[in-house]
Amino acid sequence: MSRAVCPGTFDPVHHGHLDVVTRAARLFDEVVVAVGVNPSKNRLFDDGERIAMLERACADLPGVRVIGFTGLLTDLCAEQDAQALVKGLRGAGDFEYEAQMAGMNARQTGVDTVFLPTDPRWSFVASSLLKEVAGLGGDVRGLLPDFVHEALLDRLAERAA
Ligand code: COD
Repeated sequence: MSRAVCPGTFDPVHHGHLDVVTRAARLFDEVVVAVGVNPSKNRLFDDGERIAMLERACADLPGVRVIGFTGLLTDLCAEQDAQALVKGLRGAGDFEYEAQMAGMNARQTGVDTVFLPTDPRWSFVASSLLKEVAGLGGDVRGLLPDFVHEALLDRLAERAA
């Protein structure tokens, strides 16, 4: 059975992430979406919220399950018996950073990284930009699932109150 890990922070999850997970699910028998959890890090959505959002967004994707993880990705891949990591690439900037991590991860345990080019519809989408633009009153609808968009607006309003 082929199995891959799709890791990320997903604060919050958006359509660029979900496109990568969907395509990974066509390439591998099983995909483990691994949400980086670290209670000490300052995220807009806490660990449980981000995991719950991914579970809901991936509920209809066969062969996809969602877990939280801490520590090294290579240890997680070994624990999950995953042969590959799947990462999305938006452009040259992503590639430089991701290629360095792929090299380091391969050196640790031999796990390979598969890069999927972003769908051009989502090439400019990043969680950090969604938070910034929405926080300043801009329209980010359609770039993330509707239920995540609502949660984003609610959380930003709470923080601003
Ligand atoms: N289109 C396509 N792909 C996208 C898009 C988009 N618009 N936006 C993001 N992505 C991809 C990213 O390239 C990434 O592959 C993935 O989606 C997740 O993105 P983020 O931003 O949610 O998550 P990151 O990049 O902050 O995730 C960081 C990790 C958790 C993967 C990283 O911190 C990590 O590896 N931690 C484990 C510790 C470890 O092993 N360190 C050693 C590394 S060598």
